[in-house]
Amino acid sequence: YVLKDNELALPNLVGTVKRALDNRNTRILVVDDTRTTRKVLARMLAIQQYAVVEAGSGQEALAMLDANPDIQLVVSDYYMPDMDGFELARRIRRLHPKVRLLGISSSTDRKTSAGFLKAGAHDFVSRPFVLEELQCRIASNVETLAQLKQLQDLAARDFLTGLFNRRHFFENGRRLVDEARAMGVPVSIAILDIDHFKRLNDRHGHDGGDKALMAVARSLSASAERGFNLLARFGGEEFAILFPGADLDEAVRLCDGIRETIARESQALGDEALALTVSLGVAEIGPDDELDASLNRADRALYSAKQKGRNRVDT
Ligand code: GH3
Ligand code: MG
Ligand code: MG
Ligand code: MG
Repeated sequence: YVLKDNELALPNLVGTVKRALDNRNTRILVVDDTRTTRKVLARMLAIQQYAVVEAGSGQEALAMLDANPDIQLVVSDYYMPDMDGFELARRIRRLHPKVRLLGISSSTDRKTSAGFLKAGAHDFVSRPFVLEELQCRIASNVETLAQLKQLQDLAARDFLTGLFNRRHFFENGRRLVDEARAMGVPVSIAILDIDHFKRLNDRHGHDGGDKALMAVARSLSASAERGFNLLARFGGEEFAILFPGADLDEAVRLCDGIRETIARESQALGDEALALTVSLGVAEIGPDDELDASLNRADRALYSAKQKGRNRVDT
């Protein structure tokens, strides 16, 4: 069996295009005090479609890392007058622990490679280097970054709905609450629970229940995830939303919109399996309140909404 030309070319082309797109989203900082060396390296990376930025010194590199949080990889020279590559590596590891660093060491001193690794660099090449070796090492570091990102996404999200999970909600919620306080704006929290979900599961099976959960998640993302709001699936058929900037009245108004939208949309599907309503409990997070304590208050408000007949918002 002989492969036709296009059978080979198509997957290759797809692979090449995909790699070019990945590279375009990868910002690399090239640090070298020698302008020509820096330009050659930057050019070589630009040809491979990477988004390249340059710095002529360690100090400049650190300033650029502060100003550009999207820099993912640093390729640094060793000999530089203001700050050598080792010191730069140590500072990057301390100040920007997520950034990967590849050192370029002079082959005349064989200890330089070990020095770079000890200072926290992830990889190195000796100068003069074979272009292909440098390209492969950069590609492998970029791949590791992509895999890390994938794992982080997996750890932060709920598998069924794709929404953030409880863990992500708490990790980021506390930061958002602090930011709102620093800006002197209010912040509120809501818990949402689907009404009579057990009944829906019993009537339509677990698959029907899952479908309903996904429909609710879609609707919530469309209406609750706006602006700086943080939305998560808390587990089961419970969801939480954080509303930075909203006081209690505003949050109640937003939640009532969410409740109404879900009821309307699920009716409009014309599928009895998906027809459902939700109840929400809302609490404003006061200046001295912990996130957990406010969540408990929202939970009690949710219980009260259920008691009063469901398909409503309570505080
Ligand atoms: P209420 O109006 O009082 O909330 O009544 P309810 O029936 O919704 O009561 P409750 O909130 O206690 O029920 C939660 C049910 O959700 C229990 C469980 O069978 C179901 N459930 C939890 N997680 C999942 C899931 O991932 N998929 C499906 N299909 N069902 C789930
Ligand atoms: Mg130099
Ligand atoms: Mg529940
Ligand atoms: Mg329920």
